[in-house]
Amino acid sequence: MTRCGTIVLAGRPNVGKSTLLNALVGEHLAIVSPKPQSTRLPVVGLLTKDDTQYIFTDSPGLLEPEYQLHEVMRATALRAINDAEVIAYLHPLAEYPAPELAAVAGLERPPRAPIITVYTKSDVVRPSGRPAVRPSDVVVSAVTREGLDVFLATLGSRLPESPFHYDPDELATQPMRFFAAEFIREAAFEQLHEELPYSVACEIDEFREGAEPVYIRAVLYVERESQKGIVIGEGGRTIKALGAAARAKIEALLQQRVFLDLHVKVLPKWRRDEPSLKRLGYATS
Ligand SMILES: Nc1nc2c(ncn2[C@@H]2O[C@H](COP(=O)(O)OP(=O)(O)O)[C@@H](O)[C@H]2O)c(=O)[nH]1
Ligand SMILES: [Mg+2]
Repeated sequence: MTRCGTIVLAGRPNVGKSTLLNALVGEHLAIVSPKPQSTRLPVVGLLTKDDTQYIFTDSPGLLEPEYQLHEVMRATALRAINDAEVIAYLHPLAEYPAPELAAVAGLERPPRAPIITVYTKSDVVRPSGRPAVRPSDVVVSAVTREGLDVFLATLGSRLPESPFHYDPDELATQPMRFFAAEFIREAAFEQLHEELPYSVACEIDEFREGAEPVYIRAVLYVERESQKGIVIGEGGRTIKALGAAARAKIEALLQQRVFLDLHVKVLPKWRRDEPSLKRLGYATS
């Protein structure tokens, strides 16, 4: 009998949810940044090992919403927690012990699904400074890969008996244009400073997969005219570097050469504007 089910990676911003998803799946699917709140939409990653298929969902960090985009992110995270068969609740080992998930998520009562507390980034904790975690907790590092097998074994025993939902060779369920938009955003987090990446959204206008190289036309949206100037940079230097970085990421996942036709436009105050959020795929419902 096989096992198969959904596991949400949940927790505060910056605890290593997206990095862990990528380490488990063995492919860079979810965008990662030292800046918090880079994940806005759930990213699904698949791992099929022996008789078990793990359907991981990376989710936005749990935080107090400051504007409308945050409310969408929070609702998205809560839905993922609600829908999952197992909740992996991530917290940095250096900040042991983890507060209750219900408190962090602002839930009135604990969620339905079983919760596994996963202490992350064990590589940054000195062996002598290691807290003694509870036997039911898991300690991992995406850098050294410590604890990943233990984590998978723990999850496996909690997943329901079920046929596989996906082909065992598949790693992702979302379309390539989704990842293309995400990787452009990831490049923006790398190339732009301070608060600017938070004002960036991306829309894919055209994705011609039959073409060689694959042709992608994308628009990078910012909120103000002054931001547009910064994103383009002197003589177009910044947007050029951003585009090159994004193209390399897309090519790595697609395993094909890509021509990325990247434009910058202003969508005034899109983070606080319901119709703009909807159009960019950040829908509340
Ligand atoms: N040293 C170390 N850093 C990590 C580890 N996992 C994630 N990070 C770093 O922590 C930061 C936040 O990671 P990310 O996956 O984006 O966190 P998320 O906001 O919870 O999705 C990034 O700079 C990662 O490189 C880990 O196991 N060890
Ligand atoms: Mg993330």
